[in-house]
Amino acid sequence: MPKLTDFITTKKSTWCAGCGNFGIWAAIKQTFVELNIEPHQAVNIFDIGCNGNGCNWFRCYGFHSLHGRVLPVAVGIKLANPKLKVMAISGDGGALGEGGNHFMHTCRTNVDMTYIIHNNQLYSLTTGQMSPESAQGMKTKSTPQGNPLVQLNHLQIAISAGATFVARAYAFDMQELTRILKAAIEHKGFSIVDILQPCVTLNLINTSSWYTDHMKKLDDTWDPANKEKAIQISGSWDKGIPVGIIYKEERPTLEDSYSLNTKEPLTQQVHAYDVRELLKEFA
Ligand SMILES: Cc1ncc(C[n+]2csc(CCOP(=O)(O)OP(=O)(O)O)c2C)c(N)n1
Ligand code: SF4
Repeated sequence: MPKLTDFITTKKSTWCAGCGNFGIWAAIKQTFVELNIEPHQAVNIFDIGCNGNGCNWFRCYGFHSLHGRVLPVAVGIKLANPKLKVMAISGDGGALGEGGNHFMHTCRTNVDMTYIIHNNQLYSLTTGQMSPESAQGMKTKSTPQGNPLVQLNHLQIAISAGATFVARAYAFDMQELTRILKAAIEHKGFSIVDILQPCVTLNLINTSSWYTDHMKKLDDTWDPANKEKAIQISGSWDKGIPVGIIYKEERPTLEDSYSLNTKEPLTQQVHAYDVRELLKEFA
């Protein structure tokens, strides 16, 4: 049985005191422990950004990718070794700006892995430029007169594009966040958990108290199988940001389509293909 301390490295965190990233980091560790996932059974693929620096203090297999490019790396790892629990982790900037195209198309694949978005409505590592999640009118470092663009509604896009598990959680509600992460990892297919994350240094609008005032928890009467209603509700921001498991459906995964779960993983197939012959054509 793994322990929380199995998932930490000797590196010290560089996140600002009070950052929502701490809540997400703690909840992922707690989730692995509760699901009995050992460090060698999991791989976290991190994006570039404040969130991505967590790669250095999270102990399991990991890959610090390029900005906006976590998903293709994660899909490749999952297809090469479907036995691993694969988690792609990104900020809203990387996930929906640079990585917007990957986001849409990975939803279509229904590959069996989890995508965690640290959604702080800003590009924080580069000191607070607007991201696709910044609300229209928001004053940021790159939009001092107010953001002229409408906010991207990525959960509506995800459901429409074919994601089979779409949820939203809050970084400082550990219990609920862990419950949702567990359900996302246990879901067979592409699961997205959008996590509202206070950036205490740069985002002085969407603060903890702002979230508390604006979030609306989905109650037991909510039916996550109702696609039409899920698309409708996930468009809500100011009038009650829905928090909980918004949408869920069962559909064959990408691995099922290629019968990968019934074969030996590619990573275990010794000399399946001698890549040196191929490389000779390019060298
Ligand atoms: C292709 C590319 N564009 C821009 C950058 C510069 N850059 C590095 S981190 C970052 C902001 C990251 O914001 P986000 O993904 O929201 O993560 P956060 O820092 O908020 O956690 C930017 C713009 C980059 N490294 N690569
Ligand atoms: S700048 Fe914001 S997102 Fe980055 S570590 Fe500090 S509080 Fe967290």
